Amino acid sequence: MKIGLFGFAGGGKTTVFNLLTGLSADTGMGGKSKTNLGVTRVPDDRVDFFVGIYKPKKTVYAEIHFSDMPGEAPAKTTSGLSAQVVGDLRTMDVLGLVLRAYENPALEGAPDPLQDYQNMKSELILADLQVVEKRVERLRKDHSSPRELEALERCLPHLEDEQPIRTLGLREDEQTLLRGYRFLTDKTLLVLVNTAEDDPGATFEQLNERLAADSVTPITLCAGIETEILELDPEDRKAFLADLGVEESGRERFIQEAYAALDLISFITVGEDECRAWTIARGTVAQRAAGQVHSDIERGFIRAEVISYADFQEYGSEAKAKSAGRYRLEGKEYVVADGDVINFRFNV
Ligand SMILES: Nc1nc2c(ncn2[C@@H]2O[C@H](COP(=O)(O)OP(=O)(O)OP(=O)(O)O)[C@@H](O)[C@H]2O)c(=O)[nH]1
Ligand SMILES: [Mg+2]
Repeated sequence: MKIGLFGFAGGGKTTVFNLLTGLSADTGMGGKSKTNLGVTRVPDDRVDFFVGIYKPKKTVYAEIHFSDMPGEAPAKTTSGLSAQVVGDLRTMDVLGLVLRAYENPALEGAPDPLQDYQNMKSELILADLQVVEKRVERLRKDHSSPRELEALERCLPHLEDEQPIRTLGLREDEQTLLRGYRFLTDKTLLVLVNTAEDDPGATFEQLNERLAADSVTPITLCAGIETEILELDPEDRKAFLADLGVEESGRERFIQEAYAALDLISFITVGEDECRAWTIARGTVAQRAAGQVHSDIERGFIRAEVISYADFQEYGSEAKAKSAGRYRLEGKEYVVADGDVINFRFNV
């Protein structure tokens, strides 16, 4: 999964990026135009459990790839999101908007995360609106793709009404027609509120109300102090986090909350060669899930051999789970459950 961190300049994007990846990219202002790239491994007890059983040659955890984008100047002084950032964001699965809720001495004015959110939301809508307007104009003239035009004409008033495409309820066939546009407002938006250290549990009532109305769950971080805490040895780290009133580090909390907000689950493939976690959206059917492993397996899908994680744990081995009748053969429409251990049968 690829998450793009973006937002206004000096909002703490790179600090958040460092917290989430454990890297130490340069922070502070300075008109940087470089995007930082980093990967975070998603901790998973279940994978650890199977590693204990299979002692595989290779272990692969789910990963989140982060791109930390250069900051945008405050909305009032610019014509919008830069073309570079828009282009980068289009390649992401999830957009992570970092909002500043701490005093930054390098910037004028008090933090105003609600205003920043609204400005950035408008920028995203505008970026899509420009694409749709241009394309609609063209298709109305050359009549080359009436179905696509129809779908775009449904998006147009919705965007003009300042609504994101994700709330339009596009049908499956419309989604397929429009997939190539990679609309920003059709992607899941995560909002990361970066707060001040003296106010780690701050509640931002108006912001939260606004976000709730937009069906966006905010994730609150205190990235500045938490990146410093990461440099301490583990014992001190716990004590400092407890002081901050948080039990888990921002990284773990982010991963949990992001998985919940995005409604993601994992299935697991096991064996002596490799134990591996795969991330899918809840509700994904077996044949589609197989495509994560390889497109050939999706195409040639025959059956999924499934043992639930709970059964595997209870019986301790594949053979024992099987003889207890806990081994299932599922078809292509089977809805994969979190923690399912799957072996796909396929034929190409
Ligand atoms: N007090 C406080 N300062 C922070 C926090 N997070 C970041 N900062 C500071 O804010 C400044 C900007 O942080 P960056 O992480 O570089 O912000 P950015 O959004 O990446 O900035 P650009 O890439 O220039 O847009 C730095 O001086 C950070 O140390 C925080 O949670 N609290
Ligand atoms: Mg930065």
